Amino acid sequence: MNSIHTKHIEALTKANQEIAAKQEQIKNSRYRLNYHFMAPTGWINDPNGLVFYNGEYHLFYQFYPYASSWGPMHWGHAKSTDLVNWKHMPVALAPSESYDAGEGVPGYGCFSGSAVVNNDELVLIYTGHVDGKTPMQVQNIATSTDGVNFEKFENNPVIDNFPEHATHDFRDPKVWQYEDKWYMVVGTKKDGKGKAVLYVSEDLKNWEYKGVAAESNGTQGDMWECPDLFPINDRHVLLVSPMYGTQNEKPFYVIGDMDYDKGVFTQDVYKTLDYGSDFYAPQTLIDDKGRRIMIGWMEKWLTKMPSQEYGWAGAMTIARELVLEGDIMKQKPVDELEELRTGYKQLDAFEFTEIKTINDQQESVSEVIIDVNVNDTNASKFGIQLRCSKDGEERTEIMVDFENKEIVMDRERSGVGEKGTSKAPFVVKENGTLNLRIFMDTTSLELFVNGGEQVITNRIFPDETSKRFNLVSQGGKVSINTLESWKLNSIWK
Ligand code: DQQ
Repeated sequence: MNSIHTKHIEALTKANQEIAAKQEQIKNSRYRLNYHFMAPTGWINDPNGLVFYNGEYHLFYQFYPYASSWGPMHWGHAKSTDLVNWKHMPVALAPSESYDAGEGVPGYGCFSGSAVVNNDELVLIYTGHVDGKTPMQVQNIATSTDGVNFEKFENNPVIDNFPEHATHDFRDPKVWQYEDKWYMVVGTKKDGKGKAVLYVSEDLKNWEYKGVAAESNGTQGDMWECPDLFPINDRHVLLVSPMYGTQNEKPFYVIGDMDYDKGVFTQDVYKTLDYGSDFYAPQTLIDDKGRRIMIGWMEKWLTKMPSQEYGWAGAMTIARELVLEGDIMKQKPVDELEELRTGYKQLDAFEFTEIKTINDQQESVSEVIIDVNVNDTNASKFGIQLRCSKDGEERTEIMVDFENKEIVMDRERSGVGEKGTSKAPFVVKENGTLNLRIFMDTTSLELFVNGGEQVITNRIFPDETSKRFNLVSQGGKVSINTLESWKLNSIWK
């Protein structure tokens, strides 16, 4: 066995032992979610290497098993046949080599990247990061024939330095196949602009630099993390997680066109991907049904993470299918999530003014769909109060402001955790309705407006006893066509 392999196996074994020692205790610890993906213990951030391989979905993720805060990055691994139920797998990558491990430096590891299927092999492409090293970030590959055990390539790095249009922040390779070649975008920055630089390869090992595929127009961030560029319908879409200085901001998408000969993506329509505060570093895969599926990290850098006190931090969003309709890319929770539904309740058309309590003991883990008859509503605002305490002091509010055509998710009184508001614009549908679909888990809320035209994702940390569910109106009558709800089963029990 070569030395790369031996050192890597040692690092993986240690990480897997840590998980085995802690996972039972973490399973029942506070704030755990019921149907969202979480690591068995410790810290997670970005989803990595999303791929459909041999009939199964694979999710890798930035992982530090030894503490509930960020540390030397490993790649955790899980798989699924339905994008809903996930099975934890052994850790796939651990820092072990001079290009992804360091001693006595604050940060190093196997940073974010992607996965592709090449013939029968599963290939991971990732950034090796070592603080203070020159160059600090290089691109590497690791392969597997069984989808479980990964060997780092002996001639890593496959890209050993940043190109002329980049700087030492040069990370998060996303690889895809187009016609008979492999393409890779890597996130970087130069001259105050975030950029995605492009490489091309025939074998995933030798990469030729093509140039800048896309860059900030001056307002789209000075560092681009986790770029993902993919064909959809007859266009291409670019996802970016931008940084402004040291601040990570809301990921955006750009609809445009890719010229593979020139290696240039032309930006056409630019939009916020998710208006919430707990959504970052999303990545996509394409499955055997041709669906483009996206999963994001359901937390964000530099925010309060109350679960850290209980030995874990970080989760993934539910899987969302991306559907391009003209100038809008909708995010549709994957159909498979309906497997979780139980205990259906429905209210037919009704009207109310001021306040209407729907449920004193609303299931905290549930899906709610509300169809609002806007044509028949004369209130200026319609609010949904979730996870409310009996005295109403604690609550999370989703407020539809009909005058300003804005939806506000307000966490000022949500409990512990971050406060503040998230705002998204909305457009009333042609038939005069507004459709709100809410996925609630123990400590998260994902709101899909009008079939996923806009999305707001936030973590909330209310008291377990805060369960009241009210509707409120301001300045008149609200007319509801239907209100449906389901309790959602746990995937972890
Ligand atoms: N997280 C990784 C980086 C990436 C960042 C490090 C985005 O590769 O740029 O854990 O959240």
